[in-house]
Amino acid sequence: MIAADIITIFRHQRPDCDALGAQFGLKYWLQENFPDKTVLALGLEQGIQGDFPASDTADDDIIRHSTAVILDTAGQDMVDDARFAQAAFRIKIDHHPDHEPYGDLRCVDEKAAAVCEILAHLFASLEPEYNVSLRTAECLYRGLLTDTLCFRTANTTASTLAAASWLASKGIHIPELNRELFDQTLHEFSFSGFIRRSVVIRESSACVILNRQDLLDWHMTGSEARNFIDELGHVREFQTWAIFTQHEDPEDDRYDGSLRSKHIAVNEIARQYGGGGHRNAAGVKNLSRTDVDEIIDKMISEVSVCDQ
Ligand SMILES: [Mn+2]
Repeated sequence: MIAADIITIFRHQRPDCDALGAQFGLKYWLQENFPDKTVLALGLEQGIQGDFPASDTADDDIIRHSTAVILDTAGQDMVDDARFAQAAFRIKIDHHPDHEPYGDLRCVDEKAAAVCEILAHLFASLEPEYNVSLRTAECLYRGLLTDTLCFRTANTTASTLAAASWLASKGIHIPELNRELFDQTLHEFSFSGFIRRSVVIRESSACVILNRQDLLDWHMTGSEARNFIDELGHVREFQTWAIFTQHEDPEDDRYDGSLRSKHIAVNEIARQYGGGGHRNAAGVKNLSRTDVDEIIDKMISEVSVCDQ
């Protein structure tokens, strides 16, 4: 039996909604069902929480006497707050490929679309002895929705939808959660229009190249602008699409790019320029303008090879 009077919950750096939703969902569930325990949701990175509360803090001594749960984090060096390693007992719960097993106990389900899916099934199996509150359900639903891009990705399974269905039965406010997570500001809406107006289409490839002045005009960083890649992602005629953004530093004329495809392996193209990623979604950094043009040419020619 593990002593777990103190439970510390960790997430990965630059946390997404699955990491935060799992972290706070687990925290609330533990607090509500085990009121005598001290439960802390940790993370040194602040100000990235969106609609989640601020993280708790803990000194080294508390962490050393705690059982640590590390969520949504494949590798140890990605954990926000390396002190997790000092905890008396460590439990890894994740859905990424377990290339780097760590911790004293591992619960890794690569078929799960989100860690929030794993937790939803766990909590459902422990009913009715242990309760699940509305706020816990809302946290987990946020993670499910974002890691599956609203149940649209290939990792959305019957199990994912069963978890969502069970969470919905707790009375979550589905339209409000959708709005909270996905509604744009008016500025973002206008920028989406600019992205669409700037697209250059060659054969079945769509591409947007934004220079430094475009980013300045729109008060966007390169990575914020490239996050609009999905604006190009739902056109039947497009087989590949990409956004390139020039570096903001006026001394540095290089570009970063986000590449997408329906079928061809854009990560193979990205790899030739020092980038990488998944088959249909890859990224590449520090490109000359010539590199950018070459990459666009390669995306077009790969598609035509595939078509033959
Ligand atoms: Mn995740």
